[in-house]
Amino acid sequence: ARILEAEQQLSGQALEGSEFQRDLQRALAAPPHAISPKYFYDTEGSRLFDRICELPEYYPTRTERALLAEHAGAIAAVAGTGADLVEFGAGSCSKVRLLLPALQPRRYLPIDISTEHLVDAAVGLRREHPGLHVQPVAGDYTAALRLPDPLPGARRVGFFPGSTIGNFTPEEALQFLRGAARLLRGGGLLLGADLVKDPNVLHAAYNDAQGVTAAFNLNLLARANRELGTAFDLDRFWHSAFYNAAQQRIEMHLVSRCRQQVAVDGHSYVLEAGQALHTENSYKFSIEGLRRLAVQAGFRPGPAWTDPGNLFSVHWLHA
Ligand code: AVJ
Repeated sequence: ARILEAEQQLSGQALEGSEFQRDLQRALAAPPHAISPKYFYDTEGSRLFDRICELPEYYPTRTERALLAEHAGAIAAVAGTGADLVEFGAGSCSKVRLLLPALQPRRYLPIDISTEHLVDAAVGLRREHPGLHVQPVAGDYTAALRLPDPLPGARRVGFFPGSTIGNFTPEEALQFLRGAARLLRGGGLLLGADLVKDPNVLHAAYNDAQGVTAAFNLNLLARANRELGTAFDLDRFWHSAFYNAAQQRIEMHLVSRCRQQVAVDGHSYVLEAGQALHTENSYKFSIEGLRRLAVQAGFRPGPAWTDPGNLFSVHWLHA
């Protein structure tokens, strides 16, 4: 992870370029033909994700925002003011804005893998909150992160909104939460988790009528073309997203429309018609299931806030 200075110029170079190539080759070469959804988020992918958040079918963002806005006071009451606030996967830093007036953190450390997006967001946030100490950290928060030492006397409060935790397998989620509990000891974690619900509502959220989610999924191959010099024909793949009830998760895949040969850095792979590249899991939770996981990771669950439609949940977890 790189801790960015306020005025640092960015090279525009891919943060995880060669890792992307290796992981893509691995996914193409052998079952389970899966690649981490973290590769969605180059500058273009982050822009597409921001558009997803505005879609009528994609309820999580607006529902969570409403919860954060409505309960900011109650959140500050359990989390306390004057903390060192760390956000995992901050993106546009738009949700933290809902908390800042009530939470009054001493410092804000947004972590994100999409460096350009992160720095733009940090600049905007500094402009809006001149008194706030914003220190962006470019990197992959699933890897061991080196964070600046906590400010003297300040508790660390973690913020992990958006149900990004749903991208992890249950084992990975446990591992992430264990790391977070250690990092945040004495403070806590404010965690957003999408709830199990009517599969039709879930299906619509990942199969929007405008095709933005499809473009977001296909951007993985477009990104490979930009960064790795591959020549994927995006028209030869279709976006597949469905609810896997047994696993309590939405799965996204890029499915080959035909038998085709693709190449990455001199290695070629044959894709059969109908063969899928698994690009994302998005697990859904019950309040109790999430709390069980948190307890296993070393947290003590506090209040959880939900909307009247029981679409989404925001949890306070004491570390
Ligand atoms: C950012 C992982 C929470 O799973 O809903 C949105 C990503 N993928 N549409 C999600 C996503 C397709 C999103 N998370």
